[in-house]
Formats: sequence, structure tokens, C-alpha cells
Amino acid sequence: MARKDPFAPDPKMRFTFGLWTVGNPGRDPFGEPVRDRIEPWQIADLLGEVGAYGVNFHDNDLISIDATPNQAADIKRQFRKALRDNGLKVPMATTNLFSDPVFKDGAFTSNDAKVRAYAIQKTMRGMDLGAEFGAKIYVFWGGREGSESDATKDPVESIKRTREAMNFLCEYSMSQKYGYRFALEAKPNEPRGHIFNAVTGNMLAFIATLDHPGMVGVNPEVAHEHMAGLNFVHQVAAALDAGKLFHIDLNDQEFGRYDQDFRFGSVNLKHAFFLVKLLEDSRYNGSRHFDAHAYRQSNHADVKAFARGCMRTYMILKEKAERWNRDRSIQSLVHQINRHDRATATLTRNFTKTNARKLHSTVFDRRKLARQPLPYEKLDQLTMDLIMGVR
Ligand code: GLT
Ligand code: MN
Ligand code: MN
Repeated sequence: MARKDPFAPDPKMRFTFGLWTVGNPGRDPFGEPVRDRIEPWQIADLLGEVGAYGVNFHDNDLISIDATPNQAADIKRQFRKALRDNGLKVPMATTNLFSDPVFKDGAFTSNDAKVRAYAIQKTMRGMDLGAEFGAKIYVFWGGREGSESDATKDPVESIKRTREAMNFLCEYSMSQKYGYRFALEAKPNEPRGHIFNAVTGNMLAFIATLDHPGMVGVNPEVAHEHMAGLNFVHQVAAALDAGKLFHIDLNDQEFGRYDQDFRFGSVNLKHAFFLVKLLEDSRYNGSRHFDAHAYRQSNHADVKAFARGCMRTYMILKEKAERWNRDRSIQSLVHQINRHDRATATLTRNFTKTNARKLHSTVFDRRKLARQPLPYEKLDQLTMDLIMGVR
């Protein structure tokens, strides 16, 4: 009997893909689609075949914006059957508020009150659709919520408009008893010159200003923070610390480029390793969603290789992270560099007048402290050996 593949996708990891990811036909700003469009039910078959846990969608990935009610009913029937046949869940849904020309200057932040209202209405309907398929996370990516020139839109007013929309939609979810948790996804630019709330940190600050902050968290994406030159692992850490990591978009990206949405782990293996380690160490239990697509050169068979690759890389890095946590030499270095001192820690844990007085008069040997060894080169190389597979 063949040995079980230790890196086969584990359903406990909740690996998901969007209809728009494996269904991406390979169109770019300079070229036409290179792959035939496949129907939502065919995408579900593909994801079932590669062993994904679930599939997510924008309203119009499933049902085109001009579909008649009868067409919509047919599509839903077919899709529901494909989900059942392939044992797939729909953990997340979202709204396309960026493709149609009506959103050319934004949706929730459009300068036109009617467009803003239409965007909220479209989101309500998208939420109805997601709820029909059991989605519990609702993502908001405001691709068009920005400007090219600050002459055209008031940035403070734009944040207020976004808040108004979010508050309205939180109430809508509650009134319908959908039980959604909202996940806000930041991106610094593209397709707009500048997008408001550009990084996950902005989103975290914005959430605190909402009427129902408890039901709103973030959906950070590797590529988006890397476009801004940021350390994605640190952005995710901030979200985890705030209890706001509701969802995550995994992919990969060269720094300083356009939004590449490459296969997870295909560019920066070291960042990917520390990301997986962070998610696993913190026992993140939401979806691990791959918001990526295959190279434009790929055909449909190669798209499957792409999807399998995303999950396989995650599973391999998870095993490496466990190994890092068990590795005697690595752990003894980790122990060595974290110099604990109970008496001092007690002094600074809480402010009391006594603690402050004691701390104020403590004598520190600054030169001795500065000479304490920090063998970070050694630790990092052991990590690299482990990632590269020779340890
Ligand atoms: C779009 C975008 C992604 C978002 C999706 C959700 S759509 O592909 O590039 O980052 O997560 O709206
Ligand atoms: Mn992206
Ligand atoms: Mn994304």
C-alpha cells in the first residue's frame, strides 16, 4: 500500500480558494484572457479534486450582474449540487464593488450619494446570497475606494462615508440574524492610485471607531502588505494581538511590484515560514484562504498544480515550524537570548508608587548589559538550514 502523503491538505487547516482564483482566466491590463472561463460548478469540481476544504465567492463570481432571477436560480442549483458532490463549504462571501463602471470612482466612498446607496444595497444582496450558502465571514475589499488626485475626493469625508456604510451593514447583518463577522482587507494601491485605509494597521484603527467593533476584524493579504514594503508577519501579529484576525489571504509577491498574487510561498520562503509558524503557534482556526492565481502561461491542468502547490507548501512549512519548535539547538538559543529576571520583571509589570520608586533608584550596569551575547547569526542560520531542508 502506498504511504499516506504527510503533506496532503488537512481539512482542519480549512484551505479555501475563491471562485475568482482558480477560475482566473489570465487576463491582465495588457492582454486578453488565455484560459477558457469555467463555470462555478466546474470550479467546485476542480477544488474537490485537489482536496480543498471550501470555496468563497463575490456575488458576481457566482451570478453575473445582469442575470435574470431564473438564471440565478439555475446557477445556484448547479453550484449547490457541486458543493455537495465535492464536500465543499462556503465559509466566506464578499461583494464585487470594483468591476462595474458604476464603481469607477468608488463604492462606499463615491462622490455620488446614489452610487454609495447602490453599493450598500449590492452588499446587502451579496450578504443574502452568502448566507444562503452558509457563509459566516463577509469580506470587504475596497479596490476602488481611493483617488488619483486629492483634488477629487476628501479623504476625511471618505473615511466617514466608509464608517456610515459599515455601521449600516453591521445592523443589517444583525437584523437578518446572519451571524456574519466582517473582515476588512487593506491594499495600498491598484487599481486606484491610492486606496484609503491602505494597510492592515489602518483598518485596525478604523474598526475601533465603528458602532459594533466586536463584529468587525481584518483580512490581511500577503501581497498587499508586501506591495507597501511592510513585514506581513508583523501586520498579522498586530491583528492577532487585537483579536481581529478573522480571515487571511495567502499568496506571494515580490516587494515593490504590482499585485502579483503568486502561489503561496513561491517568492519569499522565509517570510512564508514565519507566517505559517505564527498562525500555527497562535492556534489560528479561521480559513486559510489562497487569494492567488496561476501564472498566465498555465493551462487548466497546471491550475490544479498551482492549487495543490499552495496547500502543499503550507503543509510543509507547518511541519518545519513544528520542527523548529522541537529543535534542541534552536530552542536552547531561544532560551539564551531571552534573559529572564523575575525581580526586575515584577518591578515593571504594574505601575505602583513603590515599584516606580524602586525602579527609579535601581543601578543598572549599562556596559555589562550591552556586552551580553546575542548569537542571532547562529540562530538564523539554523533556521535557514531547517527551511532549506538540510536540518
Ligand atoms: C480581488 C482582490 C483581492 C480581494 C478579493 C476580494 S477580489 O481579487 O485582488 O485581494 O481579496 O474582494
Ligand atoms: Mn492581491
Ligand atoms: Mn485578497
